[in-house]
Amino acid sequence: MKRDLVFLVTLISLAFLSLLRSGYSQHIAEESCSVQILVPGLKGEAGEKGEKGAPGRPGRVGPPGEKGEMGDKGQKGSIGRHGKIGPIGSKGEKGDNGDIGPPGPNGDPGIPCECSQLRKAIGEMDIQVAQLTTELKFIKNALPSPAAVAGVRETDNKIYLLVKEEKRYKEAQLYCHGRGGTLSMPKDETANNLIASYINQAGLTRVFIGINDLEKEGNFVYSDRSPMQTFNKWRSGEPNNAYDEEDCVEMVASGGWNDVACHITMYFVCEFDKENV
Ligand SMILES: [Ca+2]
Ligand SMILES: [Ca+2]
Repeated sequence: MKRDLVFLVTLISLAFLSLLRSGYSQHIAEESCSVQILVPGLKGEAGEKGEKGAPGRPGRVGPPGEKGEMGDKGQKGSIGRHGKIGPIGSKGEKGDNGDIGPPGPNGDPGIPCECSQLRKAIGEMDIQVAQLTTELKFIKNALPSPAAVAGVRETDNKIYLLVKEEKRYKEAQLYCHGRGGTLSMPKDETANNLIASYINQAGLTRVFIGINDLEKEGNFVYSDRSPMQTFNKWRSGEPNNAYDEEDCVEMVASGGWNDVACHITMYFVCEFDKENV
């Protein structure tokens, strides 16, 4: 080992001398061939400790730390600003009526015209319309068929209907009831005369009217159960309750009354209140 070292040093020395003789710049190629001799020297002794260096650059940001315990509650902050106006709310319930206001001013005077004549004409037309309406309602509701009817008669508050269908007393009464009326009940001279006239004009001799003593013999009542008043038109010798079976009443063409059996059949006259037709 030591011999190798001596040999190496010798080589270095020879090379150095050769370099000095031939000049470094002119023999660079030769010198590169002899670089084999450029070997590091021995390691020297450790030097003295150097002075403290400048502080290094800041390190990288570390990972987030673990969550600490919750601190004490802070003090209440000051009142914040007013918020934005909210959406419109739903409609409220209707309030109570207010007090009645003062009366308004008088209107302008009307335009003079021949109004009284017009009003009179309108009033007459109103009456005619009311009458026609009444008659139309009656015709719609009460008349069974044109063939069964020989027209009607009327007073201020009654309508009389002659029905040319032969029926027993009770059936006749049911017929009139079914149309909102009753068998005719002559309770005064006027009504009796009207019915008599009606019968005569129809060429009839007798019809049932709404009088009977069905409930109590000899106690004649009208078909609405109202009792007989002082007015009556009994023919001479009537009522006689002939054969002990005459509990219903007919009117003959003269307008006189006669009690007859209820089971015989004949035409009859109904009456209706105008308020009800
Ligand atoms: Ca009788
Ligand atoms: Ca009789």
